[in-house]
Amino acid sequence: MAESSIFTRILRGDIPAEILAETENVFAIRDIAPQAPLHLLVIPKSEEYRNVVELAAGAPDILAEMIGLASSLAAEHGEGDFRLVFNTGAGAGQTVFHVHAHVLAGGLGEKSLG
Ligand code: DGP
Repeated sequence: MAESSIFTRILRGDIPAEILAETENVFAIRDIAPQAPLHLLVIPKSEEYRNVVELAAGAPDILAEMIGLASSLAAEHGEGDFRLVFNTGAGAGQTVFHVHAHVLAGGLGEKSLG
């Protein structure tokens, strides 16, 4: 059987990390290498889905729950505005193949992607 993902091990308490928020299906932690003043990860508890494309096809309700939690955490910890990033595939920088959303906020106005 494949080894559990790093996020599953965090959720189980095998690797230390503060769980900032948790619902029945999703949880949130701080990214270990923050790329913005606020950089959180919102993660489904199940590691069944490797990326957001698989999640959207298989469990769109959980994707919606992730976005709702991202929004409430950005309001709680930041200024409300936030960037949501799903790296999808190694070529796009994905390193953990247990789908997760990066929630970035703070000082991003000057670093617009558009
Ligand atoms: P990605 O490159 O999109 O797969 O993002 C994986 C993120 O996971 C990366 O930004 C760093 C973060 N990360 C990896 N290991 C740990 C860990 O042990 N603890 C925490 N808090 N974050 C981690």
